[in-house]
Amino acid sequence: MKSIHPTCAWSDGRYVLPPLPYDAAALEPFLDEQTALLHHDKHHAAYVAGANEAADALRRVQEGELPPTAAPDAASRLAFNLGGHILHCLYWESMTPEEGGCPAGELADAVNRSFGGFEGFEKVFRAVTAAIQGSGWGVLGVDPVSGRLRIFGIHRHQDSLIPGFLPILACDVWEHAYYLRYKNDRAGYIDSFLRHIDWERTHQRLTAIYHES
Ligand code: MN3
Repeated sequence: MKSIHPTCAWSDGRYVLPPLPYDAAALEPFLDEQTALLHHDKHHAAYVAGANEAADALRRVQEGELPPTAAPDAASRLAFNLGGHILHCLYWESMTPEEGGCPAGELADAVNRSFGGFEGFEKVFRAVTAAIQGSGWGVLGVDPVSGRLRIFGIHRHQDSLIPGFLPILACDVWEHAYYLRYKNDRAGYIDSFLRHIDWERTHQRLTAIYHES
């Protein structure tokens, strides 16, 4: 099966942690090397391990090795950890060392149609993402009903998502994503993120959804 998240690999029945798409220091000074390394090698890796563990537990329930009462917890661990894995794959691919790009082509058209322009997008994305209570994400994606772009604030890795929503851009606002450099200045981190979005890759994800599905 072709994954809509091409970097989120699935191999031999296991979820696999992809390498960072750039050197860990490549996003300095926006994102420091230590944060990128810890975030990828420890946090993201733990979600991959957690997704595999939960999928194994569900298989063991199916095969009678674990009682059915173990299934609800395993299913909820799978939602949390697989949600985390998918969003982190998208997060790494959402950023670029280059600064100050903006959407072009079909993505620019979609941004204009959906938010009345780039400034409208930035205003809503910044406000929704900054206001997440506790740990979560600001995510831009395609509404499966209208085809319009929508912005959601996701709590943890999986709460407040609508069925069929296809994310194309994700900003992690768990504290582990920014605290070493930005401390409690989440808004400053979000502003830096907005200046380092890889719009070209985001455009590719959008056209894949619009034309290949
Ligand atoms: Mn994270």
